[in-house]
Amino acid sequence: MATLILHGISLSTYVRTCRMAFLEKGVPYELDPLMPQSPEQKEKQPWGSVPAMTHGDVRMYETLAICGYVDRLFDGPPVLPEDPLANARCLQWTSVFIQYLYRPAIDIVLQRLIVPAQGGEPDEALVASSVPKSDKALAALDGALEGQACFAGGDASLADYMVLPVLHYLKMTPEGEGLLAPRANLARWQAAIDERPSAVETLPDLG
Ligand SMILES: N[C@@H](CCC(=O)N[C@@H](CS)C(=O)NCC(=O)O)C(=O)O
Repeated sequence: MATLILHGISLSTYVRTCRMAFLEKGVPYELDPLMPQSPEQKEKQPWGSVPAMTHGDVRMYETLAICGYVDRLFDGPPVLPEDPLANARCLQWTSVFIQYLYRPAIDIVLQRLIVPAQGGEPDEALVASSVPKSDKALAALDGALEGQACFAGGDASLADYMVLPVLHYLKMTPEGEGLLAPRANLARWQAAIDERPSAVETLPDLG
């Protein structure tokens, strides 16, 4: 079968989500570490964002679609659960993550970790407005984990591989530390998911 190629730098949270899904599934892949907004990436993804995927004649972008394609095409443990309720829960929390957590959490991460490292001044108004938005999404995600190991139930699924990479960075900021401190379910969940080989193998190398 054709080689599965994932285009995008390993520091990207969505690239890490795909890599975790591929590893959990046991699917071999090649990482082509293209930078967002590079001419090569813009040729694969109209907005220049990462990741994109090539598999033989199939070219695809959007993390959810890439993971769904690989999940259906290859044998191995399901990334999207087969049980109807577990599948719906996986999609529910993936959707909550994409719609309500990713942007505000990443804005905190960018303003606190990336902008200063590049010699810039953080946008304090953006950080301030992102904190309550992140908090609301984290409260929902924390509640989803009440009494269960993972977002879709007992087994890890795409929702877990979506949320983990962003929480990893968020926890490195003072605001993220404060936001996550009262979230006991997320703390327990993160400690467990962090130990999975797919998480260890894809841990971002910040140099
Ligand atoms: N909807 C896209 C979002 C991808 C995305 O936002 N990627 C981020 C990195 S985690 C990115 O490339 N940001 C920089 C940019 O878009 O220029 C997906 O699901 O793949």
